[in-house]
Amino acid sequence: MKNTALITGATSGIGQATARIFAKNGIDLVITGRRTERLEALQAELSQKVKVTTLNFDVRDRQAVFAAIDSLSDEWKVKINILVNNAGNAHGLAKFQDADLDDFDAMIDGNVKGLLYVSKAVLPLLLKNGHAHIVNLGSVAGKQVYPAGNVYNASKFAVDAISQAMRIDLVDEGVKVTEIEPGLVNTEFSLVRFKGDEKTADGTYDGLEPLTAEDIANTIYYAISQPEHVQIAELLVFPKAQASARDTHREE
Ligand code: NDP
Ligand code: 8X3
Repeated sequence: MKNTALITGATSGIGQATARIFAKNGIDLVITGRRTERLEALQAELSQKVKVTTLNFDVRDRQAVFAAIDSLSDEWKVKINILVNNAGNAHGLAKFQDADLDDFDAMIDGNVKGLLYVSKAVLPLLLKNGHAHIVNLGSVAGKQVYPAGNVYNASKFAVDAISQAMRIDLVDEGVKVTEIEPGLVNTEFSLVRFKGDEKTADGTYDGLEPLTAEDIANTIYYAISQPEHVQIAELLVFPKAQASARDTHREE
């Protein structure tokens, strides 16, 4: 069966790597994000291998999400059978009493409400397809709280709950739901979390070898390429030097 995937947050990190491995395996793509130039560059690169279209929207903007999905041609609408809800970020790493309310908004609006908007907009298309699969990017941060993680943790605990709830509600519709829960992955994630401060961002991975975006993209591809009767419910994936959200082994 020919697969077609819509991937949110394909301009960077895990989403971009997932687009690349999907294209390598013949999966047509709808790639989305806010940075148009990056979307167009990825489209040019991957169009050598598969059909690729782009949608440019902010997942926090409910109307924009629905308008973007609606703007797809019928050709795309009938064939999308995989949704990868990857767009999201942490904003800040501060104790609750010191943290910025705008950062709280960005994480709840992007990581939680954005995922809900995209899912509700795409689901009618998935339901018309006999082989549908939703992959949500949770995190170890959605399993274990850590100091100053507060609202990022809350947003990923929400993704965990939403993934479990989707699996229950969609089981009668034949839609698979997978939650991928990475530990430390070296992408632009820390640069965004620390608002462009490269030194602090790089320090996140000091003394250990983090996962790469490709490592997680491979896990996502593993989940979607199982036989039809196999549903990977969730996968918690750490680098070798990480044992929990708070426990890492770092060389001096
Ligand atoms: P990156 O910062 O490299 O990528 C984030 C992607 O999300 C970008 O493509 C960005 O695109 C998109 N995005 C963010 N906010 C919005 C928005 N409001 N509207 C539309 N797109 C948005 O980080 P990662 O690749 O690491 O993160 C991807 C996912 O993986 C996130 O959900 C993150 O929480 C999760 N994760 C990451 C881990 C890590 O250690 N890196 C570990 C566990 C989970 P653009 O800016 O162009 O819109
Ligand atoms: C990203 C992993 O540990 O930085 O979700 O929260 S962590």
